[in-house]
Amino acid sequence: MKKILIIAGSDPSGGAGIQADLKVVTAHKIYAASVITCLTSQNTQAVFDIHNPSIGFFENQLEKVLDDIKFDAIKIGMLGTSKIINSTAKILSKKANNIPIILDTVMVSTSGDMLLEKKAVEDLKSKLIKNSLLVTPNIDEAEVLAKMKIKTLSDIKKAAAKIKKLGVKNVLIKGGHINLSKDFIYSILLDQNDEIHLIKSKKIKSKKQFHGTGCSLASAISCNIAKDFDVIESCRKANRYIYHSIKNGLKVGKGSLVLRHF
Ligand code: PXL
Repeated sequence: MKKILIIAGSDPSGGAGIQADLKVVTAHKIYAASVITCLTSQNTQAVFDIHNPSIGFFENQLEKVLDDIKFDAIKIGMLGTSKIINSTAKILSKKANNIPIILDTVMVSTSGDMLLEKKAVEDLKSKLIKNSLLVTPNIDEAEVLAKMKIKTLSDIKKAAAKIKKLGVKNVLIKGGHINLSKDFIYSILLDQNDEIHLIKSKKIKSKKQFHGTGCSLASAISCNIAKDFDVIESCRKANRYIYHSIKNGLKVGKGSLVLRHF
């Protein structure tokens, strides 16, 4: 069985974070291991608190699983702090050479709460993005990473090129947070050959927001990469999986809806 390592934060309400990642990986019939970067206290309505383990404990978890298990892909989600980013980068460069890394550049939750220290953005850019196979920012994160405003499809392409200059092989900018068309969402993949691929999906009309779509998408992509699909096919397949998971979404609490992962 293929094996994936997830490095991410915990969402006790189960819709996002490591809990969503584990469901996605299991739904893809892949073995999932998980190193938890932080515990959030949150429900489907808001994030109330964040607890970080000591950096020594975090490093110990990551080193021990990498020493023991040979992974086919590594998915990185919420990191939260500069310290965690620096430790992750240091350990992965020592112990995870040649394992494809899919980095979801988590910064803010659906509920609008900060999930990454402001000062950590530069570390994310200079230490972790450069060693990744793929980064998956949404429009807001792409604006921060590329240091530019994004209003049009051509802005998205420009931002992807700027992010690629940080050293990452492929950049997927998710179009869910920008209104380019009445009926469709367009995500842009800038691949390792500098080719642009448009990934289109039908908009799902819903009055409520969905929680955990970014985490789930990056995990589904990681599963496809682990199964040896190329990056383009991995993104397209994951996009279809997320479309159906949203279309059949669930109301489990009083706030955002969550995905039906299987
Ligand atoms: O969707 C981003 C995200 C990632 N990781 C954790 C989260 C969230 C959003 O709430 O809670 C732990």
